[in-house]
Amino acid sequence: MSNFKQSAVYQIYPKSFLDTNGDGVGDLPGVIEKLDYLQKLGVDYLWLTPFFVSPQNDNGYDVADYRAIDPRYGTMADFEALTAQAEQRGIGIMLDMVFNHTSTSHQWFQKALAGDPQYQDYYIFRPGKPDGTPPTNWESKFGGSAWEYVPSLDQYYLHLFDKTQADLNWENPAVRREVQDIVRFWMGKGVRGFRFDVVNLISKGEFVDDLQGDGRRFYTDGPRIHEFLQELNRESFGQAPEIITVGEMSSTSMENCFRYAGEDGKELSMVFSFHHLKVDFVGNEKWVLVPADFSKLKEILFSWQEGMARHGAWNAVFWCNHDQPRVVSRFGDEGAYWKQSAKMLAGVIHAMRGTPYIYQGEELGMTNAGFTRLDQYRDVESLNHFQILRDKGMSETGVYAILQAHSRDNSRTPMQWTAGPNGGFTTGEPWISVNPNTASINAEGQVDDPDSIFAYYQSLIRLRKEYEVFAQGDFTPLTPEHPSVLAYQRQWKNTTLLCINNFYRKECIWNSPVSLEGYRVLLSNYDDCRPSQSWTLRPYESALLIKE
Ligand code: TEU
Ligand code: CA
Repeated sequence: MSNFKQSAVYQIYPKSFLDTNGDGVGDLPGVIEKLDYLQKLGVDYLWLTPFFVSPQNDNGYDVADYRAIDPRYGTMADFEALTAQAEQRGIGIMLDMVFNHTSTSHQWFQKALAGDPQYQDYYIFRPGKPDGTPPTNWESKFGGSAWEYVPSLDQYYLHLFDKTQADLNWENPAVRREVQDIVRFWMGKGVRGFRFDVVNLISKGEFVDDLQGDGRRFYTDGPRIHEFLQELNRESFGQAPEIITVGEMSSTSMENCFRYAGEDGKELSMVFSFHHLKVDFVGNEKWVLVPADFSKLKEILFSWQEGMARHGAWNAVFWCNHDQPRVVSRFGDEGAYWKQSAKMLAGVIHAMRGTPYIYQGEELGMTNAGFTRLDQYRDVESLNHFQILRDKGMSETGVYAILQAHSRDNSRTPMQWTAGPNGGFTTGEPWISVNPNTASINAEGQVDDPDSIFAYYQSLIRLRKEYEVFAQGDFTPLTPEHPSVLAYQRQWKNTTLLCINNFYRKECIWNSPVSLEGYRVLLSNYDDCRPSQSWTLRPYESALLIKE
């Protein structure tokens, strides 16, 4: 594995990656079977979303045993084989650790419910208000109150997500020691990286009502978050410098990210922030249908790139993950310009200052699910919001249109390996429907095609290793005011890299603010890319130009 600034991380949602025993659920042997494919792509780390013992109410983000593999995914021997065979290919395994909450099936919570005060202090139990309502007006991210009442205890417990995901009490040193032990356990298994799920929510601050209309969340980037992360770093992964870490930072601020991902290495290697993936929301509300705001997208991407660079902090750069719609459907084109737009979107991310993350199927241009019936959906957040929107009086047609755009299931349909039955994902009944367009969008049809989206990702991953400017260069926006072009410059020693992208289906003119004298085309999504000072960019045209 090269240093993480020249590396690419590939995210695997095991449940939807490859099923090898015909039960319709992806598994760890399936990941092992596809290591050659991943090595061919050229990725350096595999981030696997949780496959620990779980009742699967939130597809594994409700962990019931942090040290055991859920049998539906395989065995510890399978995991050890995966780690060893990945290492042989120079690929490191990154685990996804969910430490903001546990499943209510976890033995800790079961002991708390049974009245054990030691374990009740592992969680956040509070009496209701005198009028019998929950302790605060906080809402779960999956809808409804963030508090669940336990009659036998006459107390509520906090759950920022599903009610089967009880928030841990990080103020309790015993909880923090348990978490350190779990990380050290997996370090002992040869794990090379950790992704920490919604880790900026673990410091809760005071339990008071949200300020009316303020929407501010007391528990985001809370008062002791940096102290907790520095302690976890010191007591576990910080003892092994080769281990990389990334924090999922929900609704965070750049100022906090300067510390979360600072070069001092006291906290994490890098962070995921999500502000750029809310430009098709209304404020923080995602269950709406509005066009993506391109100028806001550029403003956010550029300000984060420049800000983090100025503070020597490191980004994870990405469009896709298991919670986001497929980017080619969201910001690109599923029709005539499907391939050009998928390649353009890849170029925007991979030439940036940060470690690029590729979500399974993104390298093939996989698209949103296109579900038309409620019984096709599996995601707890989507199913809850179907009911919430219907209860608000929205028509079924209207709700389906919103789910089709924003449901997390869009990224959870099975990997499309072949044009054959179930896309080669399973010989059984898949746990979620395979997109019928596997007939034309699949790995088999792309891995040996030099003009494929897969080949474009291979090139981008390789270029990051070949040219230091990708990892080391600074970041300067170009023509930020342009209505349809996203362009920026990277500079490192005597090398300058330009990344120019027409974000739309319409051709446009781009007048370069810098002389293009001496530049050559490093990569483009059009064969006959002809840069010029006043450049007519074709639909979704993207080019990386370099001058050394
Ligand atoms: O996601 C955090 C989170 O806020 C997600 O709910 C996501 O941002 C939201 O659904 C987008 O609308 C993490 C995991 O990635 C997610 O899969 C889990 O459901 C969640 O935490 C709880 O563990
Ligand atoms: Ca299986």
